[in-house]
Amino acid sequence: MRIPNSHPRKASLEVRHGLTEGYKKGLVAEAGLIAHGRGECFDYLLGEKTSLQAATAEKAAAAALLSAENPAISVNGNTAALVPGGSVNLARVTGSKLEVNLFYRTKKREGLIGKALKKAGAGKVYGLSKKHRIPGLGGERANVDDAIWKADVVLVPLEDGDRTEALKRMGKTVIAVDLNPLSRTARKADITIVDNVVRAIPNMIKHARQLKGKDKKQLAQILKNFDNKKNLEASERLIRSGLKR
Ligand code: PTJ
Repeated sequence: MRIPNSHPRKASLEVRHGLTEGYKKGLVAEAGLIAHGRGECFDYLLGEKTSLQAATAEKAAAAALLSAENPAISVNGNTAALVPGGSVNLARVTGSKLEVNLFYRTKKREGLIGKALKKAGAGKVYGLSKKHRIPGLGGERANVDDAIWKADVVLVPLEDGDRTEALKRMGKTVIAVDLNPLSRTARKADITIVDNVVRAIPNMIKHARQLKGKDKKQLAQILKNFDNKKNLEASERLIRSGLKR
């Protein structure tokens, strides 16, 4: 469906259609549509733009991926539908491995998401052979491949809280993208990006390009200066002021 240029919320509607198309192709879970609606609500209150806080977190996230030994990007249905090319490019710029990991896991969705990433230019896609199990986590999403298993830093866009906690218990640094600053994921992650994944991934690519080649000390300083708790509190205040407006 073509949305007229004059529509005041064209960008948001186009993202929504990206998701419904992803659902029709079998990439997105039914619950993924509901999760997106929840995200849209927070995004609306944030003015549907990247806040200063989100930009700071995006820069820190790029620094964390670039300083990692074994960075990994976990891809679910919503991420594959909304930012397949962005996920592949971010992996390329930061030297991260891509792994498909699904909450509502089926062989069919797994294969389709793997194919969508390959179509977007990915080399190897992990997650199709599940060799390991994340300790202390129930269900299919506990099954992981070498990329997440061996990672020291994992980017988990639109994640559930349980898995973030379990990955943290394994000693990994977790970067989350979540428009809801109150979610368990947002609170448990080391770096939480309160921004729409469609803006967060391209912003991270931009930061990673600028930071690539900087020495480890400079990257470490960016990470040292970043305070996730304060950043989250500021995002929460922004949402509250969005409500007052
Ligand atoms: O593809 P699967 O099977 O792995 O399933 C994916 C979903 C998203 C269904 C699954 O991970 C899930 O149920 O997630 P939750 O627990 O509903 O959490 C999703 C979080 O992402 C919520 O806090 C939303 O506010 C947030 N969110 C939704 N859309 C976006 C978003 N954050 C950033 N960008 C978005 N576009």
